[in-house]
Amino acid sequence: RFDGIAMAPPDPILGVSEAFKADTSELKLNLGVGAYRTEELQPYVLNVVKKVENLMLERGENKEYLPIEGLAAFNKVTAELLFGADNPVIKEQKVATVQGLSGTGSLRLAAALIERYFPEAKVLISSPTWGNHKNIFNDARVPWSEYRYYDPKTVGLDFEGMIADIKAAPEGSFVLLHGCAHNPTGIDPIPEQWEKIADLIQEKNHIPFFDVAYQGFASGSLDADAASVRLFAARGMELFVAQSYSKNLGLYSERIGAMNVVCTSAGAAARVKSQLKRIARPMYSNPPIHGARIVANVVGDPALFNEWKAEMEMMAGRIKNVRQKLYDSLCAKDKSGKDWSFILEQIGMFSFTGLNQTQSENMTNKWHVYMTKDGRISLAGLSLAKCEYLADAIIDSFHN
Ligand code: PLP
Ligand code: TYF
Repeated sequence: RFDGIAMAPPDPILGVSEAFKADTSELKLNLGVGAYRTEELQPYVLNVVKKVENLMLERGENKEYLPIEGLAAFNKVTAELLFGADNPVIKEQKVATVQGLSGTGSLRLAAALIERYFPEAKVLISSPTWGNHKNIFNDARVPWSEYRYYDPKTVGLDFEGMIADIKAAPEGSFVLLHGCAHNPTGIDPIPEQWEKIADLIQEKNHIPFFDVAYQGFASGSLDADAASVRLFAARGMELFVAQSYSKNLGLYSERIGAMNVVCTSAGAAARVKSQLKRIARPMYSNPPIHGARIVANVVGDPALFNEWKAEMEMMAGRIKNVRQKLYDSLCAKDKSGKDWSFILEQIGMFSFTGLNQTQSENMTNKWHVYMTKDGRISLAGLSLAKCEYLADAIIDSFHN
């Protein structure tokens, strides 16, 4: 009976890491997955994380089940980190927060809520977007369509196209927005554009749905990176926000994140929370505790919180340095007169190079540079020492 089951296609992002592992060349470079590496290209566990893990071990905390909604101390600090502790939506208890299985699991909970309570609604997602968004909504049976976002001519934001497509969508659509450091393009709206997007979403009665996977990683500042979400919250809008601690606390495999629903009253928030719990219960019953305790301890202690911020600035700073070095190397080596300034303008872990599929394949097949076929490279996986080599590979592939 299982013989009839066909082989599933590999994940386009995680599949790149598999191919990288199989390559025996010393030159190989993995710029596929968005995971932070040190200058030595090794995985990095934050010192502040090691410190609280030691504390937790000393305290001998137990392994009892968490409630369905997760660790209360985590849910409190995660919403405060997102909106700011003195935000009226927090003070007036208008936010329903449940711990989720990182960003992905939190998005999946929200998708199930849409499927159950807004069966007529569709979700608008940016073109392009993180590949898993489509899988998540497909599996939850939530219809989606794309809005224009990336303009290949300018390697920048197609703001006119974005506005036109959000305007043309049926009233009451969910509009999925990347809170900061858009994946895969690294291109974010500027504050005036965010205002216009918010105007339009209000006008059309749409519901903003933020995916915040890089808070603190775009600018190095947690508050600056939450500005888009806070702008919408300040207008008194209902909104969805999924959060992830994979990147900013380096907790990739702990699967720690949250789903926040901002409502117009504390009563509505309590009811929405009860429904999120009802969705979680038959899916996974209750979330894992370890990552939740790490976040609660780091964010809840002023000294540890400051240590985290310093380490995040260090990580964001390293990425900015390789961005600059890659740009300098491209300018110095490329004799074609191509304008490479888009590399410096892009934000966060990724750079969208504009390399097409054939050119991206040349990067891998000839130069052993592993990247996704859409032309995205993860600068978090690049070292200063490898920038010149990468610049050679990019120039060769562009003019190939
Ligand atoms: N959303 C975006 C835009 C992402 O880039 C990622 C991961 O890279 C995620 C969500 C979810 O990641 P995780 O499930 O590890 O939190
Ligand atoms: O965009 C990236 O590189 C990250 C990595 O299920 C990733 O999103 C890929 C697949 C996945 C979770 C994270």
